[in-house]
Amino acid sequence: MRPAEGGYGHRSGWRTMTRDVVLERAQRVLDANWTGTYTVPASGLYPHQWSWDSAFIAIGTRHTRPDRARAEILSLVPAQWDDGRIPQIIYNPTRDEEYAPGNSFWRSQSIPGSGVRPSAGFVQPPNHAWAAWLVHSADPEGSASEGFLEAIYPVLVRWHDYLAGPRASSRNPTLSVIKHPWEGTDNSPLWDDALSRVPVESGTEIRRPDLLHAGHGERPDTNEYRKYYWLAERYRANQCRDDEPFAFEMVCPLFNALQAVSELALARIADALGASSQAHRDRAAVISTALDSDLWDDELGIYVARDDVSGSLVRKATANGLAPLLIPDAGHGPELVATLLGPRFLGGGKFVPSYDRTAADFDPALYWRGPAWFNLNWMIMRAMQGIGNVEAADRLTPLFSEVSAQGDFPEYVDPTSGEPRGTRNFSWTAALTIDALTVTHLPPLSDTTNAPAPIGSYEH
Ligand code: 2M8
Repeated sequence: MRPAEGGYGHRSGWRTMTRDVVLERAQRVLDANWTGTYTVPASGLYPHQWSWDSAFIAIGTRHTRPDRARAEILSLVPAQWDDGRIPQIIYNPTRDEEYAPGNSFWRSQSIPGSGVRPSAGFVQPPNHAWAAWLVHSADPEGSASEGFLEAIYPVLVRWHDYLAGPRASSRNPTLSVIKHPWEGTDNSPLWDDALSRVPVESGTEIRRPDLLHAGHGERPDTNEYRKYYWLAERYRANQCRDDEPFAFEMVCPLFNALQAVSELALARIADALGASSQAHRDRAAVISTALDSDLWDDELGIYVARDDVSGSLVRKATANGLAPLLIPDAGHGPELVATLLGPRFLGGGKFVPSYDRTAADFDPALYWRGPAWFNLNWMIMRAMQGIGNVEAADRLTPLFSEVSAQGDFPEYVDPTSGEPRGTRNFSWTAALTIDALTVTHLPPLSDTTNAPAPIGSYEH
């Protein structure tokens, strides 16, 4: 239900919606989007399973439906390819007409080594091991009785081996590359220069069912889609192999930070299983060091991306570049917090925008080029809590306690007004709202004792 009047953040409805009502409404979204084996990101715009969405969704449902959270993560297993990749999208073939590119584009089942379920060939940021550990920690007894960690650990190890192997950067193999804008933050300004080398043409008819679900100017344009398809066609033509140089290879600070965090989570899982964990901690440490040596931009005070094809750094401040805040004891922590609080991000408005507010091409409504996304704000909120910066974390909590439910759990919001954008009833928004309103912080990945306190009440 949409509030009737007033500016976002200032209407009386904000103050009267209790924590219980927010939680109930969030759960309703997740129940409606649950298919029986996984949760779709949004029932209209995104009718299949997306891999990093499922991980964020499980982080929320672990508090309310821990068995479903485990099933959500385990449902990725049959889709894993022989090379270890966990694909970006796992298709429901009965809904192929509703989203493009669909299974009829990828035809993964004719690609040797693809998974049992039809899928896209690309991947998404590796938040899965982190999610699996959090899911386990929320209900260790249920997890143990189902053998959850035993089942998921080898799958996640093979996934990370894929990232560290075929997806290793040719310039510094410690870091991994993304091969397409769809591998996370689709139209981020970080990819613009690399995409300027890609022709505005494709052999595929561009269908835009997405435009039915989002407002004008809230999604990439058709020419951008032509480039996305051109790249996807080429990756598909090589049967999604990674053995040849590709036209688009970017080192993304968000992707690599999540890989490091997930390696730390794999270490915790290995410890719990009595397996050797040191290799995971070592990998996390080398990724963290490589982020500092390769992607830190001292002048901007943030981690940036590298174009692995040209070798040049993309000197733009995005929320992707704040993600290394999640790595415990990451280098440049204090400078990064200063950037977060400065004019490019929180200094200029309420919530963390996906892109530098001071940039000439910042757009508060356009997808990953300005709006505040709930997953990025949740990660930054959790990182601030992790380092004890309660003040910075508290600035983001209204996004979850007020803005998400008031906007009908939107895909993203205006980072200043909180006005909803994109599609509604979006699963990871609902799930991360549940998580943010249920525990005060996440258990530190490096410590076994400090369990998070439950949140008692939210009075506004
Ligand atoms: C968005 O991306 C899809 C392609 O994967 C799209 O634009 O159609 C992104 O926000 C992505 O990060 C997300 O996983 C996906 C599903 O929610 O939607």
